Amino acid sequence: MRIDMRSDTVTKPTEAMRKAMYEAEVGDDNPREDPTVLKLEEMAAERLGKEAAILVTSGTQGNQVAILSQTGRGDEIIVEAESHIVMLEGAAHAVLAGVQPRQVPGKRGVMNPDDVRAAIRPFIDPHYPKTAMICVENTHNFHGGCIVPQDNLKALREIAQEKGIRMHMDGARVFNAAIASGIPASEITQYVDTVQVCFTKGLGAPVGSILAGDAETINTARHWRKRLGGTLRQAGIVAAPMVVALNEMVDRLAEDHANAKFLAEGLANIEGIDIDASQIDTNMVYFKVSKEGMTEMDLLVACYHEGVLGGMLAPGSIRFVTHKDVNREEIQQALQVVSRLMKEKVTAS
Ligand code: TLP
Repeated sequence: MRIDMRSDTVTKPTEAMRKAMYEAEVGDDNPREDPTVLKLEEMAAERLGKEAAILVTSGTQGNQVAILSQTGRGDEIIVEAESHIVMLEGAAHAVLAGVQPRQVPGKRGVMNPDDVRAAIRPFIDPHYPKTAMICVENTHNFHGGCIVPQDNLKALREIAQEKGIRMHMDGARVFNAAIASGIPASEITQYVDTVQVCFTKGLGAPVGSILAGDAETINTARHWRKRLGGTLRQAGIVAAPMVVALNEMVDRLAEDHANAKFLAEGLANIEGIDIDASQIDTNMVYFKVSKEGMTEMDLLVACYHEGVLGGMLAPGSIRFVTHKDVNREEIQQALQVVSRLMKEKVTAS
């Protein structure tokens, strides 16, 4: 048995994706001659309500190209304190763009607009860096896959506009937010200048992300992508499964969300597991162990030996992520394993 819930990044391409890769019409994407890439970029821009879009190799590259295209060296970017950009991208914003992050702690991934306003520097004194950008993450990974409400995005947008700064969304899982809330992706992204969307997570494509925004910014992004070595040649091979993902894999995310809810409710019924199932918005289930003599690491390792794979992004909580390659029956099996291990009171040492 192997039930892999370490991440939705472990999803394998579907048959339709493999077939699309095989049959993809391709060209050189450097001079923009790959018809499949052009089709994908047009479709994605439309779906995200933006003028233009660019294929990038990964979510990290999409976020970094967005920062590079909209900030200058020595600028400051406002990020939620536990956002992926600042926690899990190898400090690329500092290394590549030379920007400094200003970490604003949020509640369930949501930054209070008053805190954001207070964090924006008056650019009147050489002591201060220039605040160039507000970054939001939707859904928010570290905070449990939660959805950033529209009124919060709107309030942040108003601040960004008033201060003349840019706004970027790490929308790695923005389609999860769209499906779970019933709000079209283009309505969610209306408040940001640029949005990065991963196709390798719940959508199941093997490679690729999209960065969408206004035509001028995306043109600048083409230069930065090139500098980062992310401009590919016959990239239609990569873009073809992403087209399939957009057409076929978005609506089914609802199934992953229902499975996450089911998993969380099952975990909540197990003695010694600490989780509030009402807080599950999308496909991520974070939980703690509250049993004397047993740690999260003990349970994670014991689960691993039983073929139930989870992850630990930060010490102190286990993350299970639901996705298309784990079905309801497997989730039931995983729950049985966790329930038994909790009774056995396992230790990793
Ligand atoms: N997240 C991965 C790991 O990096 C932890 C995961 O398993 O959740 N933004 C967000 C919100 C992400 O969750 C991720 C990946 C990225 C950006 C980066 O995407 P990639 O891995 O394509 O560079």
